[in-house]
Amino acid sequence: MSIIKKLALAAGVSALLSSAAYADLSGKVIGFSQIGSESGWRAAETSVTKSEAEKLGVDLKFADAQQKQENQIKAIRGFIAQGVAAILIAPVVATGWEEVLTEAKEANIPVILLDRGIDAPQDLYLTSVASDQVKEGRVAGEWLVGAVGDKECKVVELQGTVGSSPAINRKQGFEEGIKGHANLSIIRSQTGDFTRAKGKEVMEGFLKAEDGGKGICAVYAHNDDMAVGAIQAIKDAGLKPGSDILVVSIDGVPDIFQAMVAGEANATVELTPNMAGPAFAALDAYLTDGTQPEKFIITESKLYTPKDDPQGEYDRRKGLGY
Ligand code: GZL
Repeated sequence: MSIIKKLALAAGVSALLSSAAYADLSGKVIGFSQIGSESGWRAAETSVTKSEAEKLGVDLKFADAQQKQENQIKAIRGFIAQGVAAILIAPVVATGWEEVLTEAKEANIPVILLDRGIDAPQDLYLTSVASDQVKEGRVAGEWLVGAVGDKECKVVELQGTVGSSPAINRKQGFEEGIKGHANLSIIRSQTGDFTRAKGKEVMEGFLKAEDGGKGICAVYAHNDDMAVGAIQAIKDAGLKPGSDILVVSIDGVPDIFQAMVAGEANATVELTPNMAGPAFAALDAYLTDGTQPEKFIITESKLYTPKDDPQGEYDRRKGLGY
């Protein structure tokens, strides 16, 4: 056979192989260690993950950790003992994962991180599907810079869960976004643990400490749920959220768009609840022919303000698992 024919044959075979549809995940048992249901976004992430699994015929074993890392570690050990095909983890905090992920690696069970990152050797997980959380904070900060111009603006910050990658990264990003604008300053910053109730409680404390809120120009919340809690606290203090005190946050859940319609919120940076789609695609390729995915699969972050049809955005999201 001529060399030309051999090359054509080889090309044809490789084309055939690469175009082979990945063997599907149907019937595969996959464990999912979820943080909990602390926010509207988290609940949507859970429902979207379950529907993505159902679409693919995956037998998803779901474990809700109620915000506790020890419950996640227990669930992961249970998945390892069960001999699942893979494990999805949304890690509540960034540290303390090496031991249990080493156990998964030794059991040859691929791990995919969803939504949050960890401080651990990258060979302990197949890939991590998450947003660029520093960018989310930076976009929020840059929006506020544009909104206030040269006016002095004292900002209060509602941080996410202490030690979580989004709380660390969104704080860093926001500070980058306002850097160089001396008229903006963060005067108070405290965790509201990503929940509506805690966000309201901490905002009440900020308002009391700042002369009833007269000194506060804006609240930056690491997620919309804490922002919605803060909006209620601002109203209870007799002030107008969205005008007396600007409200900027992250997630893009329906309720923040409802607040925009009411003129009570000013900006949100969207976080997709569908991390599972890219995760399952990467897992499918890996299980089929060992394809190594990118270590970090970054999801989009988009700014929304009241100029972006908040009612339409509210209606659209209501059908997306929220
Ligand atoms: C961020 C994600 C955060 C959401 C919150 O990637 O981990 O956790 O912003 C959720 O709504 O509690």
